[in-house]
Amino acid sequence: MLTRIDHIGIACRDLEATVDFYSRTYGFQVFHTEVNQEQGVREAMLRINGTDDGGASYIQLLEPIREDCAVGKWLEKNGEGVHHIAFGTADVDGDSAAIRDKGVRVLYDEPRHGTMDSRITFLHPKDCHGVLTELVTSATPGNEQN
Ligand code: CMX
Ligand code: CO
Repeated sequence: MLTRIDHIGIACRDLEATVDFYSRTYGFQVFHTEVNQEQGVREAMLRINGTDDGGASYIQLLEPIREDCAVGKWLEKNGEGVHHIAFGTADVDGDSAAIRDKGVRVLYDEPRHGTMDSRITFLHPKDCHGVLTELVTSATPGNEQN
């Protein structure tokens, strides 16, 4: 079951400048940073709020580390802005299989490594009314309920 908005993914050209904007303008603090080589991004997670299932919601700022990654291609075409939305679930395997059975293209056969050791997969935006949609299971046990 999808229980919360885990994060909104935002594509940016300059991670430090964008973090600076979010912290100066809204007061949001960096909770975590990492480089995800597989996805081709440097990222910062800004924690917005906790949720009643024990999870949390974040803004994920994404700067491409190479041109031919998903965020790099998207930035080239669209410029900076909202790139995807991510829903949190305790069971990314089960939920993505159920969504695939409804005829939506799930991009990965098996969930892959996501931020903070989460497990992630994506739904094709063309099957989701134009919204690239990520499903996330957090690494922290007990963070979510079914
Ligand atoms: N939101 C909405 N539509 C999008 C999109 C996005 N983020 N990215 C691509 N599209 C659309 C394009 O506009 C294009 O539409 P048209 O054919 O109408 O022009 C179509 O999808 C194909 O786009 P493309 O530029 O040719 O790109 P690809 O098909 O090579 O890749 C996708 C698209 C979704 C398969 C790829 O972006 C992907 O695999 N995404 C999942 C991984 C990812 O996004 N990683 C970065 C985030 C990592 C994280 O969150 O941790
Ligand atoms: Co994401």
